Amino acid sequence: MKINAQPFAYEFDPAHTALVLIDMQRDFIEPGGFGETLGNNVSLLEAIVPATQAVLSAWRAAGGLVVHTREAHRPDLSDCPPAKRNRGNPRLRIGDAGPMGRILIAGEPGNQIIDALAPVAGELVIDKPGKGAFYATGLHELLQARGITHLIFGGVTTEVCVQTSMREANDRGYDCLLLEDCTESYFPQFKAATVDMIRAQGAIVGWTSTGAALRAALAEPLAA
Ligand code: C5J
Repeated sequence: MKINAQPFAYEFDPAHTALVLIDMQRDFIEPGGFGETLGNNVSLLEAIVPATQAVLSAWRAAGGLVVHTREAHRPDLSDCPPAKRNRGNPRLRIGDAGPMGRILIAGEPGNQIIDALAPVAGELVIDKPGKGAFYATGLHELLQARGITHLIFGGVTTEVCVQTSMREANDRGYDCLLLEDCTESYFPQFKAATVDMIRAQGAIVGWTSTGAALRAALAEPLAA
């Protein structure tokens, strides 16, 4: 299957491709979560939910593997080094009690994937303590066991956990595509720069396209 993409068409076989949705969790997307405590405008991130939901539905209908990640730490914070916990000057830090439970702690309400994109049976849900989805998670082995060679990315935030995960994936040999309308940043200029740098130099990290282009290809696989 082939879809229009930049810097040139992206070819993939859905049977060997996973849709990876990075950190679409309440802490980042919903008012009152960790993202907002950092002073961010979460409505920017909420705006990608309909496009992401449409891609997720189409991908599920095509029978493709779905991977959801959550940025999540153990309750004792043994996987959250001071170099991460002490950054910035937020009202609340990782592990503190917030309006949606303890911030970025596995199992807390704010750490759940938003209802609109909730995982279903058979989908992988990866709790990751770092920015990249491959660091300390076993994700590479899970994908290898399923014969996955290509990854299509959406999620938040574009320049932090999405970009880090794409670079990690590319270093491990995956051909990666980023869906521009299914990813967002609290800083629009950072999203734009990330999209540009991913596809620069002949797709040095990966390709970029849109959810609509992916859905069109999935609807007409023989014509693509
Ligand atoms: C951040 C993320 N930005 N998922 N996390 O802290 O991008």
